[in-house]
Amino acid sequence: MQAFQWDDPLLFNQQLSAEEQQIREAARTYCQEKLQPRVLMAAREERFDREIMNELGELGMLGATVAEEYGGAGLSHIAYGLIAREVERVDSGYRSAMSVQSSLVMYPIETYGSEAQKHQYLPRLASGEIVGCFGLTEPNHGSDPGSMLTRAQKVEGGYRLSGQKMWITNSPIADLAVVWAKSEAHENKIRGFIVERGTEGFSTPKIHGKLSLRSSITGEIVLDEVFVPEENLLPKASGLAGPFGCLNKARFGIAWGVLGAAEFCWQAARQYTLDRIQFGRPLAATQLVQTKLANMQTEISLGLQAALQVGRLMDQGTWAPEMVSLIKRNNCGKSLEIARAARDMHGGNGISDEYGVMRHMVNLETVNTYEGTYDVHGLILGRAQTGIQAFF
Ligand code: TGC
Ligand code: FAD
Repeated sequence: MQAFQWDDPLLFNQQLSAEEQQIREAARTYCQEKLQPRVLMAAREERFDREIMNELGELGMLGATVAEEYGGAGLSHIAYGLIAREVERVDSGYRSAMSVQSSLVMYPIETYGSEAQKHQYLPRLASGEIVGCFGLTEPNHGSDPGSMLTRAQKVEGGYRLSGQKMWITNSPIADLAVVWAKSEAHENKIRGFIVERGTEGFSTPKIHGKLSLRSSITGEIVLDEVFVPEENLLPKASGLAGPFGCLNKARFGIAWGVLGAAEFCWQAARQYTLDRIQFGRPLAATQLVQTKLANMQTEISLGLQAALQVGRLMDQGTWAPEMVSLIKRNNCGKSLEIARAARDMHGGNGISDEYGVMRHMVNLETVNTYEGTYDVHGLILGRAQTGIQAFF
């Protein structure tokens, strides 16, 4: 027997290799020293500090799983998950910026791109010199991207892209966009295109007034007959499996990241209720508060074990996309519940941005929605166990 560790109940840390622990520590140090002090004003002013991408790049936190020959860090999926957890412990918006660059821009270029595309873009994306975005969602096609309207028309030397993408993380500051469109020259199948900033007809208006993920910049992508040369078509992706292959990676990172946000909220609620005296004793001395803290501790511990298991299976190559749906859905849903409870346990102070819990709570509303909503992942899991498609 050994003493119970309240903040690591199932001895998660012991299950990590020495290298994984080092990566986690390095990420935690950067995030706590450099990101945490900025986040209050960034969220208040709805502002993303662009230099964060260069800092993440310097530390090897962009494209962590991408091969070293292309400028990536060549790390495992577990390492990627640990980094996402530390970044999101500070803010889901910062994790969004990092995971779009890593999983939704670098991953498709590495996996579906030509050798020339990999050498041209990946090292600069890895260093943060350039920023990318991923355009799948459209104003009228979110959960059902297979019905997208964006079209690629074959013309001499390349394609002309027309359409509109909506809710695109990083788009207003992006130097390039990985855009998914139906290509007439390929039996109307969905294909991926690298579109560079500066191309005529390409614009990325910013979306203002978000009440969630305010430290992340979000916009549209407007494609007005944009010419994309043949060499910017991703040659190895065809059909919805292309974008979904990227989403598997990003959803996996989210399943880890949200637990960092949940841990922040849990530990803040614990400390607040220990310090706050009402009716002559700490709030933490009440049965109601203690069971809420126990629920938070339990769900986070179970969520981490599940994320670790899926990460190990991904690293071995013996995983299935439904496993990622299971952990993305459950860890987001539980983290959102934890943030809501932590907000409540802070009383009136809980609505002040100084305490951070409400910022995490509203951020997690987005994270529960993007990359497949909670219910859509439920339908993916329902289909996998009944064999019946229930989307329509
Ligand atoms: P369905 O018939 O199920 O599949 C079509 C083709 O895709 C393949 N596929 C997958 N391949 C790899 N991994 C997966 N997870 C896959 N899921 C499906 C499938 O095998 C098939 O291939 P093929 O070769 O036979 O054609 O397609 P459906 O149209 O019925 O899809 C339904 C559904 C609900 C599963 C899907 O549309 C879905 O997941 N919707 C959610 C949309 C979504 O997640 N959008 C995310 C946008 S990006 C974003 O939110 C970024 S936020 C970033 C940030 O800031 O962090
Ligand atoms: P809808 O699909 O219209 O869903 C609305 C509601 O209906 C949801 O509750 C959903 O669960 C439910 N619903 C949908 N279908 C069914 C069904 N068949 N049965 C039962 N219920 C159903 N997209 C990108 O491509 N790139 C990005 O970088 C990106 N970043 C984002 C950043 C932010 C801040 C946000 C908010 C979104 C971002 N998205 C991005 C878009 C995101 O992926 C979509 O918002 C998400 O997929 C949901 O689509 P939707 O908003 O159109 O909702």
